[in-house]
Amino acid sequence: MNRQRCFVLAVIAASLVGWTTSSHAATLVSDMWSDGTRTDPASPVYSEMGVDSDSDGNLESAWFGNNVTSGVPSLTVPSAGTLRGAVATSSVSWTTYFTPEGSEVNLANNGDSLRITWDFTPTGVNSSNTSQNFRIALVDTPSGARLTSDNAPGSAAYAGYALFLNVGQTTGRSTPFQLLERTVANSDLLSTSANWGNAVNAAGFGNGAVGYVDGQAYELVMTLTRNGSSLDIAATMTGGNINSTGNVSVSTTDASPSSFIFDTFSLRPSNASTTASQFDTSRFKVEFTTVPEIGSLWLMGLGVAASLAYWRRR
Ligand SMILES: [Ca+2]
Ligand SMILES: [Ca+2]
Ligand SMILES: [Ca+2]
Repeated sequence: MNRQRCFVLAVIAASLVGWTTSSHAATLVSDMWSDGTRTDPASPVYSEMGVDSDSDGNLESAWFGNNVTSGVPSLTVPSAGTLRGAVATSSVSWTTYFTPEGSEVNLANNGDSLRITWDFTPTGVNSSNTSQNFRIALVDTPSGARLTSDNAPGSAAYAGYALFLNVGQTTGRSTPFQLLERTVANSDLLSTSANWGNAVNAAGFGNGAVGYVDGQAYELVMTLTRNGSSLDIAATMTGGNINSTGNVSVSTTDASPSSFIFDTFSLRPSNASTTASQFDTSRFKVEFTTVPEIGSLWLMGLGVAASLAYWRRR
């Protein structure tokens, strides 16, 4: 092999290595409430979005909760390190916006991925029930519809996905871990189940299975990955002996996604008797991985061609 051919092959190999390693992973939020507060950064910033602006060691996003009983917030930080959600006889909503409005996570390019990690410990888990009364939304909230102070989110044209969970020590229905897509535009976020459709269920996790245990730490990971014009969606719950394995997963590929942009994570237990009386969160994390668009590959191709031409001239 002559010197020129060696050089060309080296350039092509280097370009390919450069391409495959040039995806960029960023942690937008990783909050453990080390500062003892849940309301910073306040509206209209909402999220530190990868920059620890207040130098407290956490990448924070503000959380909003409505009252658990009259005059008593459902969401508190009782001590540094814990975001506590209290549930009684009515529904409560706990919502955070992990980017400023207008700077949403945009899964614009093939392979772009959003990963949400929620680490929590329930207490006062009911023994068993037939409902899907613990609901989780990962959506885009349209401009102008964000909360600016403690409350439950209002009606708006949300777009994205939800998990409807049956929470009990033993599962009480055949579909205890269900992934859904927003199918109605302007309505409440999580209270009306008819706003969500295209249900996919966790295989192998049905009625009478091992559910959630008081005082046990669980981790929910949700990932959304762009796959051409589709979206690969996965959700996994790990912890304890859930499903007799310590692990439950659901995944699907949505060929007609309701959204490629996301800024909102929201939790909604309907009441304590069909979920749990308390949910302590130890960490909430949002990661965004971007890969270069096809245009970058063309530029790299041009670089290879230019190198070739240079060596031909010599
Ligand atoms: Ca804080
Ligand atoms: Ca911070
Ligand atoms: Ca938005």
